[in-house]
Amino acid sequence: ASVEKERTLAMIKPDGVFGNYTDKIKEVILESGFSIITEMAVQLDEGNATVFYAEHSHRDFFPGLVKYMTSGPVYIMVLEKVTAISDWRALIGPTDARKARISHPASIRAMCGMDSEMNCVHGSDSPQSAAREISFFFGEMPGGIVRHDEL
Ligand code: DGI
Repeated sequence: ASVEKERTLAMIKPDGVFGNYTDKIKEVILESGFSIITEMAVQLDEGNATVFYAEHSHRDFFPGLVKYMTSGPVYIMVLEKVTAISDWRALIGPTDARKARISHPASIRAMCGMDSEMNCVHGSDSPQSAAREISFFFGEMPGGIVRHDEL
């Protein structure tokens, strides 16, 4: 019997792209048993970064978050694996890269993140977020990026 695979949205944030971590992170992804279904570089603008992080729009760090997320290109990947969503979250580590370096030294955020805002990578945190975020970048979500790929 074939096992149902999951898909999740992985993003290398501007600090990761500027720091030249893209190739290293892709190596870790493939070594960890994920398939990269599709990938692309995208420059977010204030409008779509605001939509992407809408759940945080009431937080006082939100303006800084939008500024950071639009400061350069991000690299988007759809990853596939049996338990892609939780496995990718485990691999990236805690939100605050300073804490990641202590509690999860082998994580991606420990490797290339700076703090709780510049944390190098993103991963969907639930099946609902994964569906929303994949549709944000590859589907027809209002306010999202429009690139139609065969997924
Ligand atoms: O899903 P995560 O990225 O691990 O974390 P999250 O969903 O709680 O927050 C989303 C992003 O918002 C996070 O990657 C960076 C930013 N953020 C979260 N908490 C803080 C923050 N930025 C600042 N400056 N301070 C925070 O406490």
